[in-house]
Amino acid sequence: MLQLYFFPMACSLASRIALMEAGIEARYHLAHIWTKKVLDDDSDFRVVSQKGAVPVLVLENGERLTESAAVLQYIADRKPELGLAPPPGDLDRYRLQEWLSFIGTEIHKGFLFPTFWYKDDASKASARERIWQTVSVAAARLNGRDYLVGDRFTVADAHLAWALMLLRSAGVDIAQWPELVDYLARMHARPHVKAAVGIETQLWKKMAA
Ligand SMILES: N[C@@H](CCC(=O)N[C@@H](CS)C(=O)NCC(=O)O)C(=O)O
Repeated sequence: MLQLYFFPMACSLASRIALMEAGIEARYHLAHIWTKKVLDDDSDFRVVSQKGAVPVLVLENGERLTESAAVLQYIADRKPELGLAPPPGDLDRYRLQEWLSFIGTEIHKGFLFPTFWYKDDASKASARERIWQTVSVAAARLNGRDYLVGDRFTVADAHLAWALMLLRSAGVDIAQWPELVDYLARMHARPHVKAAVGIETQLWKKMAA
């Protein structure tokens, strides 16, 4: 059985959504991204992955896969018939990789600057301006389309939906992009997205309590 190391509402949520959308059962291990402890047994998460970051997907043969773009495509390719990723060789497959890369490097890492890394107001403000630009690219893409790639839900949507859920914590309100508000509502209406978010919200609340 596949195993996913995750932290509630972190980027590993996209991998949980992908697993649930694919109907793949997995064992989930909560890895605390600040203390680097695996909650199951208080073991060192860095032994699982030197990066100390989620997601980590452990395959049946013990191989470990990290990086959301790789993990998400791997999950999608376990069930090619579901179209969670376009087939290899198809131009849309490169489009999917284009989006996974943009979300992972520009949007995800972009909103960490004002949230955690920059301390002074001027740096925070300029980082928010940069996020505004990167998120606007996604909004423009979704103007008149339901999904990022092709005409169906793919793992790129799982990744973007997660990123949009977290934008508020970076002080960016997505209300300014009606396309994104509608898109996120469509994503939340998907039963597996709703269930995955429900599970992780509960865990997050329990940890914060
Ligand atoms: N490039 C990685 C980034 C993963 C990442 O930054 N994960 C965060 C949670 S959203 C984390 O675990 N951070 C802990 C750390 O970097 O120490 C990916 O796209 O999967």
